Amino acid sequence: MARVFSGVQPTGNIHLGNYLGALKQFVELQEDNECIYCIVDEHAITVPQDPKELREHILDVAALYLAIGIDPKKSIVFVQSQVSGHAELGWVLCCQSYTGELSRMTQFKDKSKNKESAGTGLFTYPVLMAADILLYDTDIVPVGNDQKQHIELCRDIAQRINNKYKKTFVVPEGRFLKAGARVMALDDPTKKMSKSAENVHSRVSLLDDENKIKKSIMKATTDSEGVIRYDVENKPGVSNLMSIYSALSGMSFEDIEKKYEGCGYGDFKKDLVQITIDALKPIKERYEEIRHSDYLIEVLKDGARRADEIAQKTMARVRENFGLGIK
Ligand code: ATP
Ligand code: LTN
Repeated sequence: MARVFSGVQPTGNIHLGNYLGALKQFVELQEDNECIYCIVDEHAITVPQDPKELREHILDVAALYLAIGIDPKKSIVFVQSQVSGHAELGWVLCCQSYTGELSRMTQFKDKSKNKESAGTGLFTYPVLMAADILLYDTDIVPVGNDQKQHIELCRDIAQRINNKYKKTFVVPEGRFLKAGARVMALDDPTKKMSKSAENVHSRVSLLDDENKIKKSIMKATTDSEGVIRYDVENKPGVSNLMSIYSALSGMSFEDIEKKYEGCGYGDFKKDLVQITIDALKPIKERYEEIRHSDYLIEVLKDGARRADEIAQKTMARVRENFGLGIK
């Protein structure tokens, strides 16, 4: 069985981009793999957070993980800061990475753009991410396309250390989903759908009510051609909606094109609203059941204990291979 690891930040509402780009794969992977799913609160504090809100968001994401079908009997679900190995290994890896390679990370460039100064944590963010992955001898990392560069960096650091010291880490592979791998913003299909965008209608969050879903999709940017056709270059808005449609319904682009031949965008969007509402309804119901339950806390405590057991073993190996501490 392969070991799978992935993480989601506890910031704001999880949206369709997170779901189709990452979370849906999490559920599928747990059938044949040993999966570890983490809520990366230490990554969240690379930008300012309200402490009270952060605590709430951690539980929001945990409840959503379970609501979409991650089964704590099959997978380990835990919060990053509950396992000290992440920060500890993060430091060791910082000493093995270069400012040059971190400066090339596009996420850092995006997030620090137009700011007078950027936090060091934002700069070393991908190193902590590498630590998350390497701490668990991970084989596969399911993520959205936007994380490709970070996965490459993680592999580089692991290989660098394996060559320089004794073999210490498993070199992981990224697993990138095709359809829906990059869901774009509904109001601007040149940008990715994001939790942090100001316009709430740029995204559909998994917990949005029916009215909000309807509004956001009906408002979505299309074009003036009036033809439902998949063509990312010339029709980015329509293609994005088709990707969402296809990912939620299982229909191919060809079939969607056939179904809406001669129809306007209005009919297509109305159906997409319904498909989205139907897909999110069971998730929302399960979420409400467990969000404030003792069960959720128990799952996270048990997850942290199981994760820590694996992490301790890796850290012992790291200390040994680097000559840290005493025997
Ligand atoms: P945001 O920019 O919205 O704050 P993020 O990328 O910081 O989001 P995370 O919560 O860290 O969000 O991401 C969780 C997972 O969702 C990651 O694997 C990421 O690649 C994926 N993801 C985020 N946005 C999208 C998107 N628009 N399309 C596809 N996958 C996405
Ligand atoms: N950087 C990721 C979140 C993340 C992650 C990880 C994903 C942190 N650590 C380890 C996979 C594996 C993001 O912003 N989406």
